[in-house]
Amino acid sequence: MMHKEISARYFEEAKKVIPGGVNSPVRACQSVGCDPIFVEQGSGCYIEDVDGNSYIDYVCSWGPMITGHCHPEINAAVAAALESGTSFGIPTWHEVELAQLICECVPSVDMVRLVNSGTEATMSAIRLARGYTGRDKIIKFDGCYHGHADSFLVKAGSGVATLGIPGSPGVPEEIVANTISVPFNDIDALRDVVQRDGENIAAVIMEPVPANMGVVLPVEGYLEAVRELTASHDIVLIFDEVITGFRLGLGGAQEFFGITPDLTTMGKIIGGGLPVGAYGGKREIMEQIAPAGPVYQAGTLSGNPLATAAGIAALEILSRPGTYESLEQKGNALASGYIELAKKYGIECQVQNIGSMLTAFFGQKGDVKNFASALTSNTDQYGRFFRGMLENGVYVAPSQFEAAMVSIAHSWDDIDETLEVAESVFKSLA
Ligand code: KE4
Repeated sequence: MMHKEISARYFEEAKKVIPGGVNSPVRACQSVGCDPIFVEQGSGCYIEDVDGNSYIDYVCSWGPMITGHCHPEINAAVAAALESGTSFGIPTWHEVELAQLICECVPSVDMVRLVNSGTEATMSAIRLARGYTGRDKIIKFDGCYHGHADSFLVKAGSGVATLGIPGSPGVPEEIVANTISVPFNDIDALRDVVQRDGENIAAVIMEPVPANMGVVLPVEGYLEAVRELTASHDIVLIFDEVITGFRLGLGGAQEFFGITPDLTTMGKIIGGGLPVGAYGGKREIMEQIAPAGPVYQAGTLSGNPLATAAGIAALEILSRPGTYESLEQKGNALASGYIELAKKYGIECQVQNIGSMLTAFFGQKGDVKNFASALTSNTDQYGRFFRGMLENGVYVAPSQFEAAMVSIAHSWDDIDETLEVAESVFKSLA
């Protein structure tokens, strides 16, 4: 049994001064039936908690740490940038370099604006789409999560789904009246709304591969149909690639599936662990953003020198040959290992992965294709899975409605060790 006295004490102190003791709800581990650990340090694919317990980390800061923790090249880049100063509020070359890298890597992005989080990126992209089209309504998909801006808190995934809250108090009805949410993987549902109301719809925003209801794969032809439908009604298609961007490849899901959205939102990986978000796309649309155009968006720390230095270093590491092939092999190995163990111990569990992001849906027999289906998962059993893995030194996502992430720092020995631990946990669940 691991000792967690210091984490427990820290959590009690934290709850006195921070709501729920955490700075983001999912970290509280409420849905998996335990208190959170407090991390002391990370190195590669490992994290160590304040009680000295070590874990193989599959949260990877919810995606950013695809390079592993404390990557020497990222730390060196930040240390070097630090010598010149932490923030100026005046243009620096690093932010141009990162913008150039993003434009080179992401097929649909001619221009990009850097911000400080995925939420800032998506809320800005929606405002831009509304300003560009002169329309007010947006369409999102049940179970997709695009950050916590008011317009998106309708049938959202991630922490909203994890906590089982319908949306959120404090979001005025007139705001969400402009947000329509339809089931993912159901082109007829989307077509019905677009044919009925298309001329009032500014944008469709989607995770091309949802990860915030757990990993759900688009069915054959679905993304193409969404692209066709939005293009035929002059609706701005926004791919929210905050998770899939630079996760599925340098070109993200849009390169993987060969679909060209009008705007793309990004975050996480492009900051190398420091706060960076971004939105970009067609020049014609992006030039509507102030000061080039009339759509306003701003940010004191946008393009911050330390964060852009970390992001540049991360993307350079990821650009090396074989990186994504190796990530995919390890993601597939972990997924197939879970599938074998579930079968061996008679546990109903549907494992879905794409590349290095995966979810084991407990209590599921077949494909999980949408939010309604994901919600029927056995979240209690997922909680037992999480706690069993944690007690044996593996840190997976503390929610059934999230994705586990493999980094380039996970070795084949780490994958093997993870599956050995998983065997003991699946056995205990049988
Ligand atoms: P941030 O504002 O948290 O940087 O990004 C919001 C966001 C936007 N779009 C997608 C597809 C996202 O997944 C996110 C945030 N992801 C969650 C994890 N699923 C962040 C973890 C958390 O909320 O603590």
